Amino acid sequence: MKKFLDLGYQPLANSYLSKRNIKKSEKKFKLSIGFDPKSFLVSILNTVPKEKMFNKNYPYKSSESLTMRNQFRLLSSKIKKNFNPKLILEIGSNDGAFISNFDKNNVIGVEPCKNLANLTKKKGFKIFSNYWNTTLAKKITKNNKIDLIYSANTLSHIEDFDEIFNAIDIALSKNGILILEDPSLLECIKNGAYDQFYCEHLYVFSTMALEKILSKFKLKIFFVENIKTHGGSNRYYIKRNNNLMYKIDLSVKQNIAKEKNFGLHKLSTYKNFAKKVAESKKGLRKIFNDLAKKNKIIIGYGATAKSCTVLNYCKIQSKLIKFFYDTTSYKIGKYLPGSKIKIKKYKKLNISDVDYVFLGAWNFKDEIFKKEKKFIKKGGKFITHIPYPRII
Ligand code: JHZ
Repeated sequence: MKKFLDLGYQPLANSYLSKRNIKKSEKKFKLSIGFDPKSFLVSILNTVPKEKMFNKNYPYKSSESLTMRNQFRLLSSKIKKNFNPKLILEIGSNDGAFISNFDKNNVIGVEPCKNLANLTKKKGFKIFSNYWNTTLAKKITKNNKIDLIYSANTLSHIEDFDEIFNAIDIALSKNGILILEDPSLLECIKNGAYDQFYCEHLYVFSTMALEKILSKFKLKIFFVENIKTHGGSNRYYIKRNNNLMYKIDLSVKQNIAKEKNFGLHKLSTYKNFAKKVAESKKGLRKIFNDLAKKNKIIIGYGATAKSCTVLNYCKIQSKLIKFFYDTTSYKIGKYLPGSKIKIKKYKKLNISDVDYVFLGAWNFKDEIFKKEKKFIKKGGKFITHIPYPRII
């Protein structure tokens, strides 16, 4: 692994604090990112034990956003239409945003975060509250193999590919389909979205890198869909090598060509990205400092895991952002890790209370701008660092 980016010491992104002044100082880890020229894999270089991140207190709920609910609904109808699976398994089912689009008898969820698993269990779904591994795969699929396995924003969170894919091999039926969805490395690098890197995101994948990983497990990508979620993601449709039911679509070649044209196979691309990230930090700090000098009131919108990286890397604290609005009940009343900025229950933006709003959830810009039409009409402004620091 060749290190190309250093984002400093960072707290755990989803460990929101219940008090601003905690007695013990927060545990931090070194967030640096590397590229492996052989496997084309981009990953963080120091990992945190999974139990520290994914446990009964996990705050993030997929169904908090209308965009995500709509995406899952659309995907579910596509799945029913194109594959008509008898049995579906979701790895990392979160609060059930995807599986709730299916009949309770046809779908199984795996979710290690107990608080989220319980929410979905209460709705009557079959959920296993465990980490995905071979033991669990054997237990779940003793009598019935799975026709379709789906996993969104989960593969990038799991360190051990052998364990994940050996378990998938156990669970998936002979002609079964695997659909994986994760942020696109191309979009991340193109958009200067360095905040896609935090403790939970061990990897940000390119099609090239994923193809190499899958080949070890006799799996093949046969279709790639570029989707807008989470700042630009790829949805990979995958089959076993010996499954002749699906031809390899042109989109696989095209995506790899796009990535190569951009230089995702070269270390120099990542070194240039690191330079841009350093400039982005300077630019964002300048915007905040200039506005603070003019006594402008700045708040944040969407206390995301990504914000943790930005705020701590750019050293933006409560002197510069008064508080964050967020809709997630678990986050409300708490403080963002590291920067210790308070999170308040979301209220529609009002120009008489706020001048500028930092878009923590920049990936939901369209949804947020629609919601805050009135604020924008009255001259309210947003600050973002994507694709470069600017005021909108
Ligand atoms: P959002 C999480 O990252 C963590 P985060 C995780 N590691 C991952 O991979 C991705 O999700 C998928 C709030 N919000 O989706 C809700 C509003 O308040 O960008 C959320 O707290 N109002 C699993 O945290 C946050 O913003 C709104 O109108 O970076 C969005 O978080 C909207 C739209 C959202 O993921």
